Amino acid sequence: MTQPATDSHEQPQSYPPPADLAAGAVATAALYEEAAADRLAFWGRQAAELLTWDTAPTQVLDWSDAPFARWFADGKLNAAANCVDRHVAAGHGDRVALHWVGEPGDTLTVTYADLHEQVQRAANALTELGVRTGDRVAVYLPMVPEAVVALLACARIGAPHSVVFSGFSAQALRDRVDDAQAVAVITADGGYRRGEPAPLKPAVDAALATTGPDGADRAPSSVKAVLVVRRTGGEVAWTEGRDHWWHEALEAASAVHEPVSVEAEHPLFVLYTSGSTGKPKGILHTTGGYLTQAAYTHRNVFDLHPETDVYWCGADIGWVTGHTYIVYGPLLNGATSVMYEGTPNTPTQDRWWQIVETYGVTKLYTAPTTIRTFMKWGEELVSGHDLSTLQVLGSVGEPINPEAWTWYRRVIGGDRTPVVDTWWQTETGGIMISALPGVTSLKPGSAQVPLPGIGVEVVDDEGRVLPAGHEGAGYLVLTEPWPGMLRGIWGDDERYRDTYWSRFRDQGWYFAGDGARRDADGDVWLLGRVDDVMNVSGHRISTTEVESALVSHPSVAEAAVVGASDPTTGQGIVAFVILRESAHGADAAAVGKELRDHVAREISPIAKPRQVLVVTELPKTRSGKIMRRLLRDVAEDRQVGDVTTLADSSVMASIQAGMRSGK
Ligand code: 6R9
Repeated sequence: MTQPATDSHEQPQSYPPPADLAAGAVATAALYEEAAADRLAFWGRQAAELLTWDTAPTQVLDWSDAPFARWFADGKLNAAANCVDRHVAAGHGDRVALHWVGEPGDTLTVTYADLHEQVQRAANALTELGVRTGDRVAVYLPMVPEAVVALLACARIGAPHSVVFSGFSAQALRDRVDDAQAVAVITADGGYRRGEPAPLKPAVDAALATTGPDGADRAPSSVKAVLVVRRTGGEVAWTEGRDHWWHEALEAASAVHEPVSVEAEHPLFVLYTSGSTGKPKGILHTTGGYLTQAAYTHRNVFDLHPETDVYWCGADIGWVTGHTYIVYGPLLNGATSVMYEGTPNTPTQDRWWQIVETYGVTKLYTAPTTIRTFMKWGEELVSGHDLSTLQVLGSVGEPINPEAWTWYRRVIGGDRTPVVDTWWQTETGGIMISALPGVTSLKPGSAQVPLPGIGVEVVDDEGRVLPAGHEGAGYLVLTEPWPGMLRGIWGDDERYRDTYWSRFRDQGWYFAGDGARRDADGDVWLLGRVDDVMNVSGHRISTTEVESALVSHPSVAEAAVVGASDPTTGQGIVAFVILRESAHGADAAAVGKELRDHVAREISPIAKPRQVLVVTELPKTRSGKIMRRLLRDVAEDRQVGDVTTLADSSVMASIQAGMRSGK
């Protein structure tokens, strides 16, 4: 057991790496020195050593058309061949790639050789259906092994995938299919959630229908083919000529497929994420740079030893964490992973710990909201299980509070394991700020230091770098291009420049949208979003998106939404709504429920407001901008801040009065 060092306060301040882990760690302090000496040469070496190229790149970075980067641009490779074929060719075909666990208790062991065959068949099946290199394919699947196969099959033929989280609504799927002009959708009849089969195919049918939800005609979608994985065995409606069973298509397809060698800058995927305006942004990632960063970060941050580790990332494939740390990072590194279909409390609240014990999980990666949920359920659920195989624990998605950090280490990690808090974004492709478990002394609550090869600063409004120990908060910026960086927003170069590169244009820095500060040791502390993006259980949801869903309801005239701090989910969504005349006098509780359900239907259950407050007016500035800051004060039950810029300063008093009377 590692004893934490303490300073004059009684709080432990720093946890040095366990000696045995440090002794055998893949990353040492030399990595920082190498990257500092010649950053581009460092990335060139990572790309050469971690990936297998059909044509080795001679260039590292071309930044001449900034902010549109080209990494390893004259190199050629295939992502699926890197994730699968080369491990089989190296004699590791029998190694388990996935220990898959279904929610009802069924399991499946998928070796690299199995994956190889499945991916080749799926690549041929997609080709048969007319999907060509460069076409986009939407993937709308639960956490089944076919999801991994589907992504790799797309990559194998050079067709960028666009995964849409299976919890999203038909409308959200349609919006994303339309934006990316996807030619095919890979989905399932359903999946298991909370002990029940949940249908999925009906949402695809609704998304692609030529009649919209309002009954009006709409244009046919770009989708020509739908591949359906059979998971629950439930009844599905079938559109002849368009719909195909996955198992039949794969069975009929040849098991041999030559991977398409693409240029390093060929698009690998588009993944939609919430921006500060309503329309989701299609974040574009390309092949060579993204894969380099995925492999590099997964290997070094999790101290990955592919022969002995059993790695488990508890995210969903619908989020970037699933892309980089369930699919690409682990498979590039030839790792053995656990993949779990369902919810952590099905059938019992110790399901995760049963899985860790059964498979001897050594590295675990999850989100603070999940950790806080486990804290709420109590340590007794954990104590009955042997978790002694665990060596490194990771956290991602939002700031992890020191209480959750120390609980994670003590209860799950047996007071033994490092906990690495990893900061990154859909846009960054891979981890940017994190400790290295065999090198860094850990500080609970801080993401700490940029990884070797990454440039980070905390700056003020004018772009002045805030020194270590500076009292106030600043903005997190990324000062150097990095291999896994987004290459743009699908179809919207202007928005790409505006969102990330205009704020600190003079300095040429990337604006991450996160507040941060640097403590006296220079360690970075993340302070949450500075824009109108909420973070609920590690999911990015824009206030505008929820507001538009609310005003789409016939009872709502106007809506304002804020993220209020929440002990479990990080932030909870609180909605303030003004009702239309026609709905006046309706029962507030019934209206609240109706609107919460409406948002769940329109966007997703994850966007459901925690609370809906009916108000008669909203606080606005004279220019008509809603002052969410004041609503946040109300939602978090604080003294309301400065109201001098309000057009009508009495508004806040009436909202608070309404809140107190429970209306
Ligand atoms: C990977 C992922 C990105 C936003 C990001 C920030 C927050 C993620 C964090 C963190 C503090 C961490 N975030 N990791 N904040 N500490 N370790 O979550 O991507 O869904 O795009 O969200 O999440 O606010 O800007 P994404």
